[in-house]
Amino acid sequence: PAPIRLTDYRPPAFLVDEVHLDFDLKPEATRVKARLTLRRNGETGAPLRLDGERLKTLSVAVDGRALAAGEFTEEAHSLTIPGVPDAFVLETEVEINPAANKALEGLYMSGGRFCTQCEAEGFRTITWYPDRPDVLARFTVRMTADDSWPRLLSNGNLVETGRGTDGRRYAVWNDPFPKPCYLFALVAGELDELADSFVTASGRKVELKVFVDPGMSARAAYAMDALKRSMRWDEEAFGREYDLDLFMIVAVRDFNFGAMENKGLNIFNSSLLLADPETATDLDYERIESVVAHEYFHNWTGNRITCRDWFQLCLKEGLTVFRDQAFSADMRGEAVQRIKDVKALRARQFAEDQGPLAHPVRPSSYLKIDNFYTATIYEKGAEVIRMLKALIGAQAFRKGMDLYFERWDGHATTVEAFIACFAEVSGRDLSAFFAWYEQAGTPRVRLASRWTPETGELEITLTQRTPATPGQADKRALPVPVRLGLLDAEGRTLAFELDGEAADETLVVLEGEETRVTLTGVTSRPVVSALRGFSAPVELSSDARPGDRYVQLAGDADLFNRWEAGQEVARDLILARAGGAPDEVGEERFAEAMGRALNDQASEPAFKALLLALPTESDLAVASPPADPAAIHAARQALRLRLAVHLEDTLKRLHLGLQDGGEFSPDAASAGRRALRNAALEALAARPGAEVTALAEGHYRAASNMTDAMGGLNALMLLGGGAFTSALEDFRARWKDEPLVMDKWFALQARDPSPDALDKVAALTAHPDFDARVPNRLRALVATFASANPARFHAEDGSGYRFLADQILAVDRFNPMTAARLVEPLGSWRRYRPDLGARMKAELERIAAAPDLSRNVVELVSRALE
Ligand code: B3K
Ligand code: ZN
Repeated sequence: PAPIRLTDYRPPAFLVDEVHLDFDLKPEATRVKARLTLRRNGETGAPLRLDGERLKTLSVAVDGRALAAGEFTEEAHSLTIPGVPDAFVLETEVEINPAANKALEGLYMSGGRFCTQCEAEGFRTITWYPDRPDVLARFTVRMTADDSWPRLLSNGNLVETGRGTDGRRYAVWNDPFPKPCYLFALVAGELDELADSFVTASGRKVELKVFVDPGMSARAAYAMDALKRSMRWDEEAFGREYDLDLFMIVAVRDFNFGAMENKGLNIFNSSLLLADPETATDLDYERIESVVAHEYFHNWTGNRITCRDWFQLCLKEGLTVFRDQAFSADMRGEAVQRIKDVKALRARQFAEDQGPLAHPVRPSSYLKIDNFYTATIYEKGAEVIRMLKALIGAQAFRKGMDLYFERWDGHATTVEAFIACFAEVSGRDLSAFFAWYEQAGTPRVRLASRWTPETGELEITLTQRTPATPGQADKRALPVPVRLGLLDAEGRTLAFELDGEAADETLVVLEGEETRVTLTGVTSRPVVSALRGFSAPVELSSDARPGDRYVQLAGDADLFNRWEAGQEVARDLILARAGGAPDEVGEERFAEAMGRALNDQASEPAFKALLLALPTESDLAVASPPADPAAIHAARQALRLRLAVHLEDTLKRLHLGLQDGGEFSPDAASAGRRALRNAALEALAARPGAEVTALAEGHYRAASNMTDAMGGLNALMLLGGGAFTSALEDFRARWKDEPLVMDKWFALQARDPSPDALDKVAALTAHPDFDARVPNRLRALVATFASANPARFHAEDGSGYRFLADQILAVDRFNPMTAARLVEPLGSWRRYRPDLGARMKAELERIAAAPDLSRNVVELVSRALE
């Protein structure tokens, strides 16, 4: 199939001003009548061409006149009508089958309810339409259903409800804001509601409703709270008020990804909405808060201003991630949030950038846009905006955002138009910066420093190079903001002068291949703390001496770099051991330093929990191509064991001392204490024995919330044996009727590094509670195994790869989008030991050779094999 290219963009030939949709909802045969008011936008005489898939066309009429079969052409993906006037009304009627829709795209059934997912191109499976984001129309939606579906919801304001002459219920909704069809949503079914309200800065009252499965409304309370905080925050941080009188969120179990920002009617995967202390972990609470914020923030960055075409996806996604990260930092503390965001960026985006799927933040071609909802577009897209803000300053950044909202409200626009706003308000030339959007790959930045004690001068030289990525051999130099400060040998902040001004910290911008700066007044030998707060998404290396990292770990004023120093020491120790050259002295020194950091009264528990977590096996694999997962696993275990032995007293004290009495609170400080306590238990579990098993069992049984229950279960899993088996049974007996909790039960077993884990995982696919048609369950078992259990996924005989390939082939038959998301762990075959890589590649080839693959899977598999 031919790819779609950015350079081929043409404005739409027709615009739609008004859409009236009329749904007669029946699970197996829903009728959709559409009335579109169309207006020519291009060349006179061009035919009207509409998108559609899997539609049974019942009638087509132009200006009230029914067309005969020969007056239009229907093909598999399009409907063409020649000779239409410049302005006219088109009426169509189609029949669709939501019950048979297991791709979960368009209109489908989840838990007996009707719901929709249209982004990116699902609307075309509902009705004939110009399904592209630059066609903005006002929607009126009418729906009729039997009494089994009492709540009838769509975007905007409720205009009318009642019963028709046939006694069935109907509702009519109108959305006054023109929108692209990917933001259309419809939900029908039996739902409980949690209601609240919000008064905007200008004094308008907005009704807020969260709809959930019957009996579950108490579990929506945290999401509601997060929503209200998001609404306030967007007013304060960006001057953005909500615009309708009603804002609704609906939770559904069957959903291909996290959530969707449909205008006025967000639809959420229930895993990112429902929470109470017994069933949700602190991580769940944290993600709910950030995703509720993310989808809400889309109302301005995505909905009021949308994308001209799907190549501009980062315009709404990168920007909205940037906004939700800033919100979370304000809610939960900047340093801890930043560390978590960077961990995720490295784990997903850096890995992507090194593999066959590397692409720019704004790609220039694709086969299936669904495959481009990637870490690069989301997370690196957010990093690019973070750098923009660092480069032009917070004030100019805010002015640029204001200008963007003012200029582009109500439009579908481009990344160029967005960046132009910042160039304009700051008076800067941002053309070199724009390369961050067009160039794939992670720049390698090198820092060299030379201190002259006699003059107190410190000369810093920064250089950069970006490795080639598929299809982009030659790379340009990018502007890289590098925030830096100095420490003395004791880890205290060391002041310096720059251009005659005294400073503790400065921002050096690496421009071109090389940039040199000289700091003066540096009175003692400095330790350079560079790329503070991870000021740019690059890989930094420097000529620092080995001891410098310990100075940073002990006292860097920048908490990100304090954490980073610990990670780097641990990484080097593990990789040295994996390479057959263990540094025992270094390992002892690291354990000592970790002990001091854990006993530091001044730092908060959440931060210590992050410090204590060693780099993951996947991170270590990315850092050591060609990776040997078995050696990495063993070496990491060895360092864990050393920490468990060396830090036994400290870890036990933390575990005992951080016990929470009293009532559960999901706030960041309480969550931080639980995180550290559970991390201490996990660290202790590196050394199996009756005592630690008893400790873990006690922890599990005493748990009064899901965070601690999972912490106990996790430790028991690492320890293995009968205690683990009986805890698993106990857990299942208690939670078998709670799908979201059972997802955790499956995921935990998928992460089990013990040698027979794959057999168990394979057996679990035949468990009565397993259903590959439910993406949450499939991801819990299969995706977790492939991405979070490297030791077993990379089994020497290739059985882990074979298992994943079988799953991809099976799922692709009914849910291509979700099948495609499973390809990535095989796609990185070039980064592994050649014998393993060959086995991974063979599985990709087996998939590629299978008949009737979806375009989604074809695109990813063939790029991985190129
Ligand atoms: N915009 C949606 C993602 C849609 C993914 C479609 N394959 C959720 C979000 O980013 O907020
Ligand atoms: Zn988004």
